[in-house]
Amino acid sequence: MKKLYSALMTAFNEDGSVNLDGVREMVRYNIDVNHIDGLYVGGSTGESFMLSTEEKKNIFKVAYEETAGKAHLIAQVGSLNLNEAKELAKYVTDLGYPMISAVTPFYYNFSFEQIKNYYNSILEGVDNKLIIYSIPALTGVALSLDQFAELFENPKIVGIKYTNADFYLLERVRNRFPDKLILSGFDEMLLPALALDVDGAIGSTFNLNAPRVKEEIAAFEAGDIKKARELQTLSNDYITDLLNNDLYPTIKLVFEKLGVHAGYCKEPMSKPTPEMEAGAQKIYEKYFK
Ligand code: HMN
Repeated sequence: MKKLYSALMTAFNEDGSVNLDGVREMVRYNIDVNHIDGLYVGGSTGESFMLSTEEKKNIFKVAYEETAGKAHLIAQVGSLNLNEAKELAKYVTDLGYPMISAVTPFYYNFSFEQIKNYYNSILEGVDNKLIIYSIPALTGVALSLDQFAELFENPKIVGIKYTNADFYLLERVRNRFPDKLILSGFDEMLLPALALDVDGAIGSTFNLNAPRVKEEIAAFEAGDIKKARELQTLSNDYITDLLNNDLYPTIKLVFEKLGVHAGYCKEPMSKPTPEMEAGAQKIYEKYFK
């Protein structure tokens, strides 16, 4: 059975400080209501690249405690500050996270050799497994098939979080590395990714929509492609509405309507406007009431 992971959000107070109780509530919702297989903690959806090391550690800790073994956990520890990435990799491994992930280092146009050293250095002395977080649209780093192969020479690197619309490359990767863990990252492209035999998916929109997506996966696995496609279409209507209304703040607004204190996003992400609020109300009524 393919696994579904929600990319955990971070609840912020209005002043941008982290609301750890809100984080706990979102973990609980994912476990109790979504029956999610796993959580991806500290990723883009967690707005983690805007957080201090201390804030990241606190989130990793409460997510681990609140999950209490009821879902698989992956901690995204990648950072432009390699020392921080290494510190976080050790921290979450000591906490008990069974898997880590690290975004490809971005902004400075690093060479592949530098990227490879970054991964090997994060894993040095850390007894854990890592999946590469590949998201070329945001990082500008598009790894090739051969480069993935070279990174996999490190036996601790066990897979990829593949947030990329390049399905040719996805097929090549799946075919060349049948034993690696490949988790798809674009929720709106889940069905074609399933067809290429990914092992599951990680996404922001699953925080609210996981039950429908689990049904889609079950239909796909039962060979009912027509039903799977209908469910993907319904999910894509919902995802389109979210994207048109400002993704992360809208997911949080809908969470609030469901009684979950997801709070605010951190600036420069947007604070809700009356228009966004009205859009979120519509999404709630259309898909979740
Ligand atoms: C994470 O790192 O938090 C997520 O796993 C990233 C995930 O791939 C999401 N990507 C971004 O938010 C950039 C998707 O779930 C995405 O939000 C969704 O497909 C809508 O485009």
